[in-house]
Amino acid sequence: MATVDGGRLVVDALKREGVEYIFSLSGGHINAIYQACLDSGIRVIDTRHEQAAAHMAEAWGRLTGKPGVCVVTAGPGFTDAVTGVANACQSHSPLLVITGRSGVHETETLALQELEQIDIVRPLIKWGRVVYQTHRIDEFTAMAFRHGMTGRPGPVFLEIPVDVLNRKVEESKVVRPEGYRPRHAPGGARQGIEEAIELLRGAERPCVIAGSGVHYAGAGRELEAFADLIGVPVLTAGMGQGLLAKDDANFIGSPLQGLGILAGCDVVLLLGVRLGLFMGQGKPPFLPADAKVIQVDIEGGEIGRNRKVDVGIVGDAKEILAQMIEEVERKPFSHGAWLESAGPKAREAAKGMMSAVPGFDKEEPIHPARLMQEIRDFLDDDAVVVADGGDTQVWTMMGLGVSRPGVQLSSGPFGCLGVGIPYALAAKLRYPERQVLTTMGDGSAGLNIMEFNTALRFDLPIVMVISNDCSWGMIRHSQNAAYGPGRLIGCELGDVAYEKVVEALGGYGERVERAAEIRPALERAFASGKPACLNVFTDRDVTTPMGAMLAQLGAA
Ligand SMILES: Cc1ncc(C[n+]2csc(CCOP(=O)(O)OP(=O)(O)O)c2C)c(N)n1
Ligand SMILES: [Mg+2]
Repeated sequence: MATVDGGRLVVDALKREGVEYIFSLSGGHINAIYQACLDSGIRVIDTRHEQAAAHMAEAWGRLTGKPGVCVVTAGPGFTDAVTGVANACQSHSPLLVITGRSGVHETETLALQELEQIDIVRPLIKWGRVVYQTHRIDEFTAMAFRHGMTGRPGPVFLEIPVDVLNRKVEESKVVRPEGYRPRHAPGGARQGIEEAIELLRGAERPCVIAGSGVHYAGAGRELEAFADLIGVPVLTAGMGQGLLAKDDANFIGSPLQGLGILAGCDVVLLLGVRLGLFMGQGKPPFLPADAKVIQVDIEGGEIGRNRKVDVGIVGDAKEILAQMIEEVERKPFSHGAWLESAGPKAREAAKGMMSAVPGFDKEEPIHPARLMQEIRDFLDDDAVVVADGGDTQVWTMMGLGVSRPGVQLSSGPFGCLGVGIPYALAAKLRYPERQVLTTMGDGSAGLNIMEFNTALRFDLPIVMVISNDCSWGMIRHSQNAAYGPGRLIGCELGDVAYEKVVEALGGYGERVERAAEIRPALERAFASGKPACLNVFTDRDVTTPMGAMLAQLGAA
């Protein structure tokens, strides 16, 4: 009589979904899953902290559009991963977390690592269950994929008690699901499409903002075709960055880079982009108060968040763009003249944003804007860029753009410091042939720096560039603005040789203090072929426009 254990059933379900890696840190409660991975060819990427495993899995999900899989052990393994789940929750990233648990039979016995785990993550997940029957593990894993991949993505969660996982059941009793999730996404209501196109036809200065929803819908080609067809300037945000190439005639930059053109527009088409912090909550200076708004989102609950919307369409961005293209083709129009008059100026303004900053040309201390420009000028067109840190992340968002879809990563609205190294590692795993660089505040660098050990063990030569202001800069600046220079507290970090930490772990490191040294140091870091850290000392007195905005809100 053929039998199978729970670990094998988890792995069978993962294999059916094409999973190649699990991101994890070991523990007795999940040994059965590891053993099944050994036999099945799924690779276990084990990190030095479960938070990093969750961030890596989340990044994998963002990069591939399919849930990244994080497997953690019971109790502290699980709680360590919660920050990663929360980050995925706020960014709606595809993520499956599988956690071990103490056995059902030992409930309330003060067993090792016993904890009511699912209650802790319930507010953070799209769907989650405890699996109590071994023969249904495959079925529950399939359910997790269905909930994670249908509609708007988000984290899903399975908790498998160790006795359920380790038990062997007869193969003939196992539930093996088939055809358990849809293969097609929903289009938009016909009338909404017509109303949207009428608004765009009547516009004088329309703009499109394309966000993560367009990335997850895989609608880059449709976006390009639609923008080209109606001659409209396009800004890209979140995981939508890179959907149009830098030299595409319709492409302007990110919303932050394109505030100038947005200020003058009369109709805005929002495609899979939420009106949160990074969109100024849909208000000026991001969207003009009197602009008409068309909002397309896979999640109805996003439509009308923070401002009045004139046309709201619920559905998948790829389907809806195809419908919009059809509608325009029936009765064509173009705003090419507006694009030609406003586009080049807006593009130049976006490009020159960094060099226009006072202090940009100084050799020492290096201005963070200069650092970003040097990185941008150095990187290949298909490089992956990750941003982490406070002010450092904002400078990165202002100064660095990507030219490929789905390869610019930052924490998102959760504002979670420490994602940079795990995100970069996942990106290098996904794109081994490309340059992968993460910018990083010095404070943020400290949070997951041990993952350079993971980088070494799995031969993932990422490059981390620290903009080192020897402090938790964004908070120091906001304290200074709100309470005055005599009231700074809890923000100083001192001069730390992070490059030596990375060297000690087996990587490559350099300290950089002059602007002219940045490019040669980048060349050496990438040429080393090792995971590398450039510890670049930057001007600690400059702050970003976003930092100043947050200081005013008291929200940094
Ligand atoms: C995990 C986490 N802890 C604390 C904060 C609050 N916070 C926001 S910005 C910031 C300072 C970041 O310092 P650093 O990484 O050095 O970047 P810098 O602002 O100096 O460029 C802090 C502590 C946060 N966003 N995330
Ligand atoms: Mg700092």
